[in-house]
Amino acid sequence: MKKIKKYLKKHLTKDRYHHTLGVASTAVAMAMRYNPDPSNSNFIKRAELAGLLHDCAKCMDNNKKLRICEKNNLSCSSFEKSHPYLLHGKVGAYIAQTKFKIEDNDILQAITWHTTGRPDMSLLEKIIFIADYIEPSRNPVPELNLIRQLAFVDIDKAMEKILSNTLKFLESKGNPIDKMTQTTYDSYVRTAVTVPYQSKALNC
Ligand code: DGI
Ligand code: FE
Ligand code: FE
Repeated sequence: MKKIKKYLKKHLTKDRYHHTLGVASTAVAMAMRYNPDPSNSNFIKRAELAGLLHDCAKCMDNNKKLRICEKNNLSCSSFEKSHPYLLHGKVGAYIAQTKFKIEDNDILQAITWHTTGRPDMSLLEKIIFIADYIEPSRNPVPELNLIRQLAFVDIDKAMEKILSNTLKFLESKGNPIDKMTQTTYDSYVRTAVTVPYQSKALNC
């Protein structure tokens, strides 16, 4: 952790470092809430590590990101090539693996997919995706405080809301949308529709 924090301090701007610490602590809180094995703290530690590393390549020059992808055969879509800032997850996972010897595939995937998401995300991937959006120093966006509560109540609903708001935001700015962002949103809407509505059966 010490070595990672030293690297982040050196390679990120002050605000980005502050955001990173916010994501790590928010991921810890969510991991405490959703820990699949409350008898140990392994999941919480892994969430902290993924949160710390998720933006480790964010401040890297775009050309350097593209060079790292090319040199190491990391696949890039043509959309990613023309919008290289979207590559900071993939390149970040590469740095986590090569520089910090992280071999935990779930952590590497959580870093890789934290910007666009993807269908069928693991619990850890969802936590990092959501923590990135709701951490305390995030600039206020519509419904942020509602989503902050939802994140601790219904993690898939929080995913759907974040993806829907991100798509609305990108559309309002006229920014082109990566196929994966749309695919992820579609998959969460489908999940929400196919889950049976149960409150009538609860008799309350
Ligand atoms: O790195 P962060 O700023 O902490 O957060 P992030 O990795 O989620 O990146 C957020 C930015 O990525 C935000 O400005 C929206 C943008 N983004 C997410 N999905 C897409 C996208 N930008 C484009 N053009 N297309 C997308 O599909
Ligand atoms: Fe990011
Ligand atoms: Fe981030």
